[in-house]
Amino acid sequence: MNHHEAVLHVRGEARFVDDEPTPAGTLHAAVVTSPTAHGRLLGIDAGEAERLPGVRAILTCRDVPGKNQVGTIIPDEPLLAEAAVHYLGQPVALVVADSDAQARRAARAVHVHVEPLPPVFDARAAYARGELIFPQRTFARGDVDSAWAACAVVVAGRAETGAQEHVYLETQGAVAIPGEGGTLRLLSATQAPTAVQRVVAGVLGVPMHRVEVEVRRLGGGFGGKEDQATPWAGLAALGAWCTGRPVKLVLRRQEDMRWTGKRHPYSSDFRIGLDRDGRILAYEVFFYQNAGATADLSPAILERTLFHATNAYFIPHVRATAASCRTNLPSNTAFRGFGGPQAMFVLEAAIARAAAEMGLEPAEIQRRNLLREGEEFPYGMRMASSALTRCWTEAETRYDLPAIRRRAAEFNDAHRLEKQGVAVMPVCFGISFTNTVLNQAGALVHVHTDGSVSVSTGAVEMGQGTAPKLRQVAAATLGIDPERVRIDSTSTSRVASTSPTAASTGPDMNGHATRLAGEAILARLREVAARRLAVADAATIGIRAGQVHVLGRPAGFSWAELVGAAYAERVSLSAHAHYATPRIHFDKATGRGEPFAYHACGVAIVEATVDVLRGECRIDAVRVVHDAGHSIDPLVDRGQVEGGLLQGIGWMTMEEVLHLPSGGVATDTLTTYKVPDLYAAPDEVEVHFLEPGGEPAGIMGAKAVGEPPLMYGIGAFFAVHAAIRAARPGTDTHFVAPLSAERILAALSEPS
Ligand code: MTE
Ligand code: LUZ
Ligand code: MOS
Repeated sequence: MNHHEAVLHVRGEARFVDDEPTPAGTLHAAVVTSPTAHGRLLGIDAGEAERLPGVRAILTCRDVPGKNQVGTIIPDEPLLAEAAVHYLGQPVALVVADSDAQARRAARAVHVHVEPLPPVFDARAAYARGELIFPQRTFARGDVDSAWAACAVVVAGRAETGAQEHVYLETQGAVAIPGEGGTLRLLSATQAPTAVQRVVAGVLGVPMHRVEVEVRRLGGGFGGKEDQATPWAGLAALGAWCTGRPVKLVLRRQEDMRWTGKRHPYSSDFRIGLDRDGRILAYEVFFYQNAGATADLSPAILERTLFHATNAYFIPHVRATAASCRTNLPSNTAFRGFGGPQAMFVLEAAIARAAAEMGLEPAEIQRRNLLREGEEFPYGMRMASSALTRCWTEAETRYDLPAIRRRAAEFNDAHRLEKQGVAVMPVCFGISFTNTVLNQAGALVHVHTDGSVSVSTGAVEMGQGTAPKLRQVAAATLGIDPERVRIDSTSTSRVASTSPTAASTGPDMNGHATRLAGEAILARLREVAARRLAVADAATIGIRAGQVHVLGRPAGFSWAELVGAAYAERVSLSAHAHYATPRIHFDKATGRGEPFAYHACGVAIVEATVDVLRGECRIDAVRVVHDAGHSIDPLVDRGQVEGGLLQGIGWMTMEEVLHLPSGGVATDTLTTYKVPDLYAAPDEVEVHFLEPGGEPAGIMGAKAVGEPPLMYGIGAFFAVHAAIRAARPGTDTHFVAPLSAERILAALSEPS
């Protein structure tokens, strides 16, 4: 293994926001939050706190010089509470003090007076009260209402998935450093530097060019820092602005777990209709999304839920409706898969129920309805290739699915207190931001006079390995060794107007921008080489392995010499390039378009064992065939598949966010919130990458891999579900995730 930053990480030398040496005189901030889930804010009593040692400022919404607003899609989220509080943990005031300990002590001494109002925590209850973040949306195709009559089997039910805590290793944080002339530099642990820049400029009431946001790397984001890094950066900026001193604000783990949003819990009603052969004719689903207190990214997440309501299947008649319900919880937010996993879970539940009704294996129904090349998604886009069906066939044969089933059946015959189950999970995930505007990126490439190269893009490295991929792209474009290329930090002053590193688009969009910038420099260098080597046609010149080639033959002229010659001729060795994903479009009014550059897909076979007495489950093996196209970095991609998969297994089987009656998070530590560790990981994880077949893909023929593998984890739920049914034939388990030991025991003890 050769991780691009292994040496830095292993030695603890890789710097995160909290590790950056701060300037002398840096102050520390602590946040005062609402003690109540819902109420009128009557007053903030800071008298006692102000007199504590080291306290420099106690700031409220009245101290915000610009707009007290951090909401990006819908402006419904104040930086600091004004007249009302909407969730327990909502920022109400900011204490700035000489030390972290002094700031936190003073924050505890600030008294927030709230007149409580009745809170609502459940999405369906909020819906019943008309508490919607925005009007509900429907995606439809065909004629569902008349399709039911033609179905041989129609089943209906309810499916629920829970919240998921991101557990990025680095908690939220920022350092704000005031500069001369009313400028501000921010180090922020964000996936979205431009969003932080825009919001901070708004909060301070200054033009964006006065705010620079820099990100070296994140200790994980997983979507949790796509929008929700912004308020903490905004608070640090406010503290710095009001005191004129650098201010650092880094959340502790427990604060982070209490105050920040999670994956949206969904509660959904489904109805599915099939013909006698198991072909799905009609599917209707209503998603209740628990948005929490503000919009945050909920509108975009809800939209992706609708796009992925039919996942990897062709269904002629579909109606999917989704409502974003306002509750008094911290606003839920992006999490790997972005509403897609919630949608896919419901359809798998519907298929499992239909299979039970028809006496079929769920995999039979899955296989018969898999999207084939040329078939249409409900939103009008066509499946561009046979990659998905090839993944299915490859998984079935390579891993010998019939033999896996046989082994499980034999095991079940031989064991009474342990039962095994097998599930297959196909995934088809659209690659691009569903909001077309966001599908643009920039890159700035400098070739230095010694031949070394710096690349800046909008991409944020958060462990997903996009930096080493961009390095490969730059090196391949210029024809030099990757060792010569360094990926710089992400800075709004070097590359502006960037989209968040999200939607799995980091390598594609920033890679294409890097390629374009590299090609612009290369074109100039070819002209220089043509002059030096007296070659008439610059197009015959190429660079390979750091050597200039003419018509494919080495010309005895090295990269470094060429760069030196270009400098001597006063030819620019730098370029900025912009990339906009071509062709994509989506008409929100008709619900039709081509919203994605392509789809990433794959199939997982999951095996699980259930302990019938204890209700414990083990995910024994997961065998995946995944389409990563022409992978730029197969090791990184394998890591993404394995990591995403385990995160999905955790969401489905063990991670559970529980709340106190007050609305506070009960599972606010890593001892009460259980994430999968090595022991919970399957003993066997096999990942095979599909042989590329020339279908549409991203940069250098590779396909995005960041999010899709998480959804293989859904197969864990249904493998356990199958094991429960093996223990208690006829049991109709509730489709409620996570499938904890308690829920498994409850299912096993239900009368069949
Ligand atoms: N992998 C690691 N190690 N850490 C992360 O934070 N985030 C995931 C995925 N893989 C993440 C990760 C999410 S939610 C996304 S959208 C993509 O990486 C983002 O990176 P990319 O678009 O550059 O692939
Ligand atoms: N963010 C976003 C995303 O704003 N739009 C998207 O479509 C998306 N998809 C996945 C993850 N983040
Ligand atoms: Mo990922 S949820 O797009 O940050």
